[in-house]
Parts: sequence; C-alpha cells; structure tokens
Amino acid sequence: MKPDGGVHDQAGALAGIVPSVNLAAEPGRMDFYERASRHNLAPLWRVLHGLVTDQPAPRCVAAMWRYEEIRPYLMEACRLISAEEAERRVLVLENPGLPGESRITQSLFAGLQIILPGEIAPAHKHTASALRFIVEGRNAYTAVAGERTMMEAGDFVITPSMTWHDHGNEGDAPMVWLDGLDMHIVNLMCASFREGYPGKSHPLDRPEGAAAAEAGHNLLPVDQEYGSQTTPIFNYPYRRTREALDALARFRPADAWHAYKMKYINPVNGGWAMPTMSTWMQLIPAGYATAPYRSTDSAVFAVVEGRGSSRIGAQSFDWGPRDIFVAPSWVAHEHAAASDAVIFIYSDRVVQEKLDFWREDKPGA
Ligand code: 1HN
Repeated sequence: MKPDGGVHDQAGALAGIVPSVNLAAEPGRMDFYERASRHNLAPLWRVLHGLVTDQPAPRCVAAMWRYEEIRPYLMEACRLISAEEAERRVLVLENPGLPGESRITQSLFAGLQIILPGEIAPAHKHTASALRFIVEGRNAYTAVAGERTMMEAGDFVITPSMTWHDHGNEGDAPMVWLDGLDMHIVNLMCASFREGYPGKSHPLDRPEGAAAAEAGHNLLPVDQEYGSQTTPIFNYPYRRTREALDALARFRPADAWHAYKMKYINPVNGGWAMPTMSTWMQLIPAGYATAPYRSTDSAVFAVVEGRGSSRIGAQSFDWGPRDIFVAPSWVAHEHAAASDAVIFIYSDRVVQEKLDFWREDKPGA
C-alpha cells in the first residue's frame, strides 16, 4: 500500500477495498460511478491494489485440528448418518479464515472421512482429483478405475480426475483418512463434472496389485502409453516411504529448512505424482529444528509419527500423531521435533510451478 495522505487505509477498511486514489475527491465521482455501474462498468482505480497485491495476502490462517478432539465428532457422525446416505461421510476441515467455504487453504479442500466395518461409500467419478492419506485403520479398500487397493495408516492413495471410485471397509474397526481435493481449482475454471454409478461398486477388471506391478518398481512395461498426468501408482504404501526416509537419514545430513523431505513422484515423467497437488513425506529427527521457511503454496500437514511443535507466523502449535495443521501462503514456519517426527504434506505448488509463479524464501539464509 502506498501512503496517500492517510485516508486510504481508512477507506480500504470501510469498503473492503484498497483504493489507490485520494478519497477527498471521491464524493465528486460518485455520480459517475453510479451511472457507470448501470452499464456493468466499474472503476479499476478503486480496487487495483486489492486485486494486485504487493505480496500474498492470504485470507487463510494458520490452524490446527487435534485428532483426539475431532475423532469423537467422526464417531458421532457415524451414529447420525450412514456412509451410503452421506455418499461420503466427511467432516470438512474448514479454515477459520474461510468459514463456510469448505476450504483448508484458498485453493484446496481437506476433510476427514470415516467408514465403518461393512460399509460401502458408493461409486462415483468427478473432475476433481483426490488424495487420501490414511490416518487410522486397516483392511479397508478403495477401488479406482477397476482396481482395488487395501489401505492402512500412512498410505498415500490417489484418485485421478474422472476415474470411478468407491471405498469399502472389510475390517472390524473404523477406518479414517484425510481427503485432499482440488475442486476449488476446478471450480475456479468452471470445469466441474460429476456422475454417480448406477450400483454401489464399480466392476473390477484388474487384479489387486496390478498398478504396483506395472509402475511401482522403477520399471514400466515397454511401449506402454500413458495419457494421464497423474501417476499410474495409486497407492504409495507407508512402509516403503518410511524405509526410504530412514535410509536417507542414515547417510545424509538433515537439510536446514526441510530436514529429510521426499516428494512423491510420477515414475512416468519424474514429476509430481498428481497434476494439481504436490505431496511429500518429511522426517524430522528427534531434537532437530528446521529454519524458518516460506513459500507461496499454503500447505496442509498431517502428522504420522512423533511429537513436536511448529511456529507459523506469530502462532505456535504443539502436535502429535494424527494431528493436522495448515500454514498459509508466504507465512514463515519452522518445526521442532521432540521425538522422530514423520509428517505428510500437500499443497498446490505443482499448479503454481506450471503457471510460473511459485516462489520460496528462506528468511535469514
Ligand atoms: C469425494 O468424492 C470423496 O471419493 C471424498 O471419497 C471427499 C469431498 C468433496 C467432494 C468429493 C471420495 C470429497 C469428495
């Protein structure tokens, strides 16, 4: 904001806009504004600096959801509605700065989905891509494009755009996962389609493990064509991710800003696993503290193991297993681990990179 005689802060607050003009002269312009508005015309100079900000101005705020506080609400939801009636029994993680918008950041959705033994979340497909990060349970499956995968805590599972998917719990305990979706990006472009499948489950036409056999071993079937921008691997099991982080930590020094942070990749092109959401798993060894870091992608953090605390801007959050927190765009954050901590992270960085506007900053570096 540029100083303009002290009036502009006041008017910006009043009108919810950031005018760059001398407000003393505004009354004389009101008649013009009013007549122009009848022709669907509006003066840019009253809104310019709110439209094109000096730096990111997120409405999204830092926040945390403690699993032990929210799990009872998931259980209560199970007594009120079935997975089938709800279609997806999800409690949305609403950013307190964006109430009622079903957003955890300005571009991304997060929710916790619970499915009880014997339940099926019926098949549907939509333009939005989804990631599932398993928080609690085992012996539940998701079926994606005709192939099932069994899921357990720490697994990162993907539903690509416009693929049929249904979920079922064949175990004897509730299954809970974090759903991350990009529908706000899809909706920004008005590109959303959705279809329900006539029947609970979509037919399976590939054996369980087919995708992992084809693409999960740093090998790909020769001459196979891949048309999608989403990885053909749709379950990245926790056991293997954890092994990779452990092995890395045995011979590499921890990075000052990221400790040990590995990105999930698409083996077809080496890029991010999904076209709209970047995903990582981070290991912060006990006693290690990362240096302050900020980037233009607001990020969602889901703690898998360990305890620690994060400073996000002026706020501090103490976290433990299954807690979820969010850091807004361009707000510096740093983490300190009390015990070996493993954290799953997702953001819209991949989209920003494609559009050439992603930035990061290592304050003090
Ligand atoms: C959805 O399709 C799922 O398939 C989960 O499990 C969460 C949130 C909003 C819109 C669609 C699922 C969702 C969703």
